[in-house]
Amino acid sequence: MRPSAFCNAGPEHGDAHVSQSRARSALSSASCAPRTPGLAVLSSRAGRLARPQEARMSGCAMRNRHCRGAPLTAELFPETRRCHRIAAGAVLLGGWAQSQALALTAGVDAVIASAPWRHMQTPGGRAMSTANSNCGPLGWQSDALGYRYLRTDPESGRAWPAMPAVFWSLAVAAAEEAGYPGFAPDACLLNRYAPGARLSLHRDQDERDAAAPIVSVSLGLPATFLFGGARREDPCHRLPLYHGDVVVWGGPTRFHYHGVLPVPDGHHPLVGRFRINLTFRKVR
Ligand SMILES: O=C(O)CCC(=O)C(=O)O
Ligand SMILES: [Mn+2]
Repeated sequence: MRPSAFCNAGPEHGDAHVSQSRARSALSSASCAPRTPGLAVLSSRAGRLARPQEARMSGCAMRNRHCRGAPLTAELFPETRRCHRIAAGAVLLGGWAQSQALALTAGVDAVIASAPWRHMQTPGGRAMSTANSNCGPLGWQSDALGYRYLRTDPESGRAWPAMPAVFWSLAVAAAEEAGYPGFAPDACLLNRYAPGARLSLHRDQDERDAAAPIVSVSLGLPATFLFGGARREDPCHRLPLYHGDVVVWGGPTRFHYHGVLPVPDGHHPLVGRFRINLTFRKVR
């Protein structure tokens, strides 16, 4: 772990792995009250494209001022959004993926050509509001048998498509930037949100490797990300996420609850009427 890691999200770990099974159950607004009502994040969409290298440099310069502070407490200005510590081990890399968005969306198209979007069933038999696909050696699956990772796409019987090189390099670089060097994801779950789609409060805990972080990339329409605590009833940060934002969480927050509020309607010039999320994980 780099001692001087931008945002220093990684080193101060120690919390035990919470081993309750993953549940994307109904979002309860009562159990997820905003810690900071009225929290507003000013969009950094006003023209500054944060290339990874550029973001890295400004992050180093600002890490003590902005990335070691208290949880989100106030308005975040575009500069501070670029690397913001959400909680111990969890950071927002604002705009980190923006300069590669075109290549990322081309990668999404390539994956979807082999493993088309589908609405998986929850173990309880309800269709998820997000459409999903996977790439990489392992793909996350939800159906009547539960949540698990599979080597093959059950719809085609073929291996999941390979992870596009741009996915891999972005995820590895973002993890390192957040204080998790050596991240080697073996799964990328693609989530597609049409307006109104959401992801209920849940924890990512079907992965065997508890040491690796989660790297989560947002493309297209904005959405509100909820980031809570180790217990479902813990209060949540409400974090607006925009095209090109990357959230990384691990260490003490690796198994924290999180979710996405219903995505508001809109149109994004590159992605259209959707939000797409790429979630990178190290499973084995
Ligand atoms: O869409 C997001 O931002 C989060 C996705 C997520 O948490 C998941 O796929 O498990
Ligand atoms: Mn998740």
